[in-house]
Amino acid sequence: MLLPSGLVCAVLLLSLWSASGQFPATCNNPESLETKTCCPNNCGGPTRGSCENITAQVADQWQRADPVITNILKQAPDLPQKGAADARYLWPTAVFERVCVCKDNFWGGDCSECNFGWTGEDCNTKKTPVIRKSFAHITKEEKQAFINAIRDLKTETNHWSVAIVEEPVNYTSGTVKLQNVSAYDFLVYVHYYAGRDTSPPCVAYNGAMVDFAHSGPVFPVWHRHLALLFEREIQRITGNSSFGLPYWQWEERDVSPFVPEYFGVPGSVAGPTNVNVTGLLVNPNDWNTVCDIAHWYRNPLHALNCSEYWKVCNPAEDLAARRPIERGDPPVDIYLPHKVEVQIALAANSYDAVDSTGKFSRTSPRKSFRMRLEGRIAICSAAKCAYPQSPLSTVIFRVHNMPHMWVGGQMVETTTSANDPTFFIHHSNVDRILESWFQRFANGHSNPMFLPAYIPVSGAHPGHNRDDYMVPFFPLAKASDRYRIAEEMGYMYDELIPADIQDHEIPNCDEVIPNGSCPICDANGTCINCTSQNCFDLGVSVSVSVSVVDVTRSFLPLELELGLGLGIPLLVAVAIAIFLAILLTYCILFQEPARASYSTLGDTRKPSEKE
Ligand SMILES: *[C@@H]1O[C@H](CO)[C@@H](O)[C@H](O)[C@H]1NC(C)=O
Ligand SMILES: *[C@@H]1O[C@H](CO)[C@@H](O)[C@H](O)[C@H]1NC(C)=O
Ligand SMILES: *[C@@H]1O[C@H](CO)[C@@H](O)[C@H](O)[C@H]1NC(C)=O
Ligand SMILES: *[C@@H]1O[C@H](CO)[C@@H](O)[C@H](O)[C@H]1NC(C)=O
Ligand SMILES: *[C@@H]1O[C@H](CO)[C@@H](O)[C@H](O)[C@H]1NC(C)=O
Ligand SMILES: *[C@@H]1O[C@H](CO)[C@@H](O)[C@H](O)[C@H]1NC(C)=O
Ligand SMILES: [Cu+2]
Repeated sequence: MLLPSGLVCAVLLLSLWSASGQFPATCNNPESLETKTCCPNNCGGPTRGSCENITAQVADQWQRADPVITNILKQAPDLPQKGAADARYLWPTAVFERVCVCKDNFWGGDCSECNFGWTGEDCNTKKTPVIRKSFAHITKEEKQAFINAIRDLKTETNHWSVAIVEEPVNYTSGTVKLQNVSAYDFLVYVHYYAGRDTSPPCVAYNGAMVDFAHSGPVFPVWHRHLALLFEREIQRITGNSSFGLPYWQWEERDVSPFVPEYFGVPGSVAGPTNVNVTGLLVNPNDWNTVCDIAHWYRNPLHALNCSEYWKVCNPAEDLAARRPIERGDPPVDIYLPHKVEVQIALAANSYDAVDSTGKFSRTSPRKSFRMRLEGRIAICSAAKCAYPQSPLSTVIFRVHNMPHMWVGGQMVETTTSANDPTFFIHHSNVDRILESWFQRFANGHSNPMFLPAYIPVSGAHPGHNRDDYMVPFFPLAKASDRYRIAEEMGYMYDELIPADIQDHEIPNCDEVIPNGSCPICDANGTCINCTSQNCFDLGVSVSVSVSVVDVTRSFLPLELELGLGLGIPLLVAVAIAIFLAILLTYCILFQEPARASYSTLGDTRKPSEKE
């Protein structure tokens, strides 16, 4: 607890500024932007922090990264509408070069806050961890308080936060333009901004993905940081520092969040076309989306002008357009991932792994925990049937990806998904899987040396290496800062998932042998085999309900950043879908009787495009 004097001080500081923003709102003035200096309140004075020029450090960090991607950001060679600037290049120095560097456990844009896991006036008291519980297990009152807090974050008019709405002319000159947004929309913006331009619907990006939060090693810890920010915002707005972010326990097929009084019905219930969600929290009257152009472009009913897509999102304009949250129109055959898929992820012994070209990227092989968690790998996957010839085929609708599809609407695309508040209970569960994996090794020890190493240290895309600043967070945070057990950051889960399967027990689906064995699982978690009746039995049998969707009407979902996006004409997409459907039908009819649904869209890019 704060002492009275500390309380007064904290209130004073907080009244000047809260650290929740991408940049402190008080730095949203011409002088700060012109001098590229954001050091509010003199960084809390000498005991708390100092104002430092970080350009050399950032340049050094970017030297470690994959130069192909770095150069794309610097020059944007094949983005006609985009010009030369991308303010993510050398983040955050396109915006601010002099920033607060906080001492000890102080944190925040002006060092007025404590870092995660710390409390007290001097931030040197360990915070009693808050408990994150399953949404299904919290009380009715807790649910209501949570829903109310989300609404308050969305509607608060205090404008604590700012977002970039105009980028500099090029990366060496010119300033950005910032805009104040609500705390909730700030989080949506940050998630959008990390992944923007990765799935252009109008121009295929030649396979070179620029994504600072997905498809690479940083994915688990980047989202851990975002969830922490969200949790802290709820603690702030409710004044309840013991609030723990509930998780949506989809691996137990929990659908309790999806009722009108909480999050509203999901896409799998809403049906084959997008519908507005009408619930108490999200409904067309109260909840408007920002940075949602990818979603609205994808939906033919709302198709937008292609050239508009390349502009950096402007939250105020988007809010004025009053576009609602939608659900429905699931782009693939969907089901909630089975626990066995989570256990397969947990069985991995390495955090990440290089692909056949030696890169940590979108197509890292099966031994990568990150790939299994993110859901970009075809372990135990029916879609291997669909691509028996291609050793590179992967199914990307797995563990983390599938609930995005199941919810539908904005949740389907990377850049728009955080508009839907189910995003945060979903990512709380994804983070719980990360924590379950950590605890397999750490067993309660807080020292990160007990964990498998964060890899890599260099060579991955910028923002994805161990000690890189995660883009676009501000105050700055390194990937390694979040690669610790949760308790170190002031929270824990009431229940983790045991890793009951050993890695060597899992069939190797990396290599698909056309006429050999191809072990796969059905949607109930029962293992089957593409080419014979000999099933690899993981010893799991559970009953679930599975929704079956006609794949021929599928869109290629942008959440998955295939590099296809809608850059491939819809006809081709439909042709692929039909092709898959035929292959799948073949699999189902000739290889195994009675079976339910599978995810059937795979990654069809050529090896050279996959990187
Ligand atoms: C943003 O909010 C800050 C803090 O409330 C305020 O000082 C600033 O003028 C606002 N900027 C704009 C452009 O609205
Ligand atoms: C920060 O340092 C770089 C390189 O030393 C220099 O070019 C730049 O002007 C400095 N920025 C500020 C705001 O002082
Ligand atoms: C704070 O939030 C937790 C749920 O995370 C709840 O159990 C507790 O009752 C809340 N405390 C207050 C004072 O509202
Ligand atoms: C969804 O909400 C928008 C905005 O309120 C409205 O224009 C549109 O007609 C609604 N669509 C449906 C299918 O109800
Ligand atoms: C699309 O947007 C661009 C840029 O804003 C504009 O120049 C063009 O006229 C628009 N096209 C249509 C068909 O509205
Ligand atoms: C999955 O389980 C459900 C419920 O027991 C059953 O109806 C369905 O046929 C099963 N699907 C498969 C593919 O076995
Ligand atoms: Cu994400």
